[in-house]
Amino acid sequence: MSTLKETLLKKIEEHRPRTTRLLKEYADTKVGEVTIGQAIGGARGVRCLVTDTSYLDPNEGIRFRGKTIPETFEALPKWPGSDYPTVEAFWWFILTGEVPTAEQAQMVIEDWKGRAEVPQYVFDILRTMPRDSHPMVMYSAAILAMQRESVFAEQYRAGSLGKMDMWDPMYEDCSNLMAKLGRIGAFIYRLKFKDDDQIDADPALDFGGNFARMMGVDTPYDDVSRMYFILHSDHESGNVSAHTIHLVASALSDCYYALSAGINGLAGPLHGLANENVLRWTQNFMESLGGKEPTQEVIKEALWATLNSGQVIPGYGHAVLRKTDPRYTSQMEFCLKNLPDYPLFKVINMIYQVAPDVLREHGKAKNPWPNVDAQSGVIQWYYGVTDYSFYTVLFGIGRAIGTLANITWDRALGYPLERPKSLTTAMLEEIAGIK
Ligand code: CMX
Repeated sequence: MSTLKETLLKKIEEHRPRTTRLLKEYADTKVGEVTIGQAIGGARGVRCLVTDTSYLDPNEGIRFRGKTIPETFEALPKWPGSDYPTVEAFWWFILTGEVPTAEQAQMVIEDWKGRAEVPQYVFDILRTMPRDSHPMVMYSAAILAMQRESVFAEQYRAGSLGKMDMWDPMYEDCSNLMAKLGRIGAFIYRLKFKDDDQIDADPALDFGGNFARMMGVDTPYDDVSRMYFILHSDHESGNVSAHTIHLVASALSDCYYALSAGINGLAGPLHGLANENVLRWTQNFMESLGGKEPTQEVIKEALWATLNSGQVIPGYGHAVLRKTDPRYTSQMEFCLKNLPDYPLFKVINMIYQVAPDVLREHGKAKNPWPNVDAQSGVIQWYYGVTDYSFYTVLFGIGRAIGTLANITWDRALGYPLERPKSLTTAMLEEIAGIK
């Protein structure tokens, strides 16, 4: 039976001629026109990235390697007794596009165990940071601190790396890093919120099971973790975190530099931090009711108050999506099954009934529907993870899966340094015919 690395190499060798042909024979074929609006407006809709791990359709939402979320959950091998696939099975799938067998998924579980030990200096660094540092600062710093472990950087320094061989140490680095992220996340959580009372991993468990254990949260938090990490793994590579990771890696920076940089982008309130802000908004709103049941009218007023103060409604809107995010729907289905009567879930659902109309009436957002962040915090809260400044770290562990797979492929296909061309405002005015 082939290992993941052997399977990946076969896929890379099959794929390379396709990229070479596109570049050699079709480099001048137009795939779109860039407008002044796109140049100033954050390159919305400009088709200039290639991502094979996932594709985001504005109306349908994300497909991982061609599969919708339900298809992905259905197809991949599950941990015994669990409703959700293991993160390790998903890693095989997102890297190769092939659904692994249970044995192949188990091979990754075993492989990651050998890579999972986090160097002591990472814990020492985290312990010396101010305890009120945001968990995302700690998470990003921990990843960056491990750059000295990079196999890629070492081989590059030694001058022993041919361009077509670069994917191999990248694969090693990404596997090493991926295997450690659950430990790092759980360590930060217990350092900040549980008096540094740490819980060791259990070698008998998979990534999701161990994460729940190290967090100190009982079952079914293992399934919550598997679901959460897979749902947040990949959203093609135009979003801020994935794009940053791809961009930084394009300078042949190793994955420690790249992921740490991407995490800093994920920490922004317009991106991953929205999950923290959704919970803060909702809890503040519930407190303001002083124990009274919310009505749609009261929710509407609170949403308008937020908009009128110039803030965005967190968890709503999207740069690409134009319908309810299927990652929202998937988590809502989980809530309907596991916590249908939970008051916080009921409020989140009531906001869903009201917010799209409010945003339509407000008239600015192109997409009035909820995104992934509107629904994720309530599940964490229900299972006792109520320190919502930690929520974006959970997103960051998940986001690593897709983006590290993507930059392994960037190396395999020899993608060059990313360097779009800038114009000056005066040049745009001249193009526009402005005197
Ligand atoms: N509340 C209020 N206004 C909103 C809004 C929202 N939820 N979503 C968009 N708008 C506003 C924008 O701020 C923008 O206003 P200006 O013209 O004054 O700048 C206008 O509507 C047009 O924006 P858009 O083209 O619809 O959306 P963008 O592609 O510029 O931004 C996003 C997308 C996600 C940043 C935006 O919808 C937003 O700020 N949402 C709230 C924050 C959030 O939930 N982020 C998480 C996204 C998912 C993720 O990455 O994790």
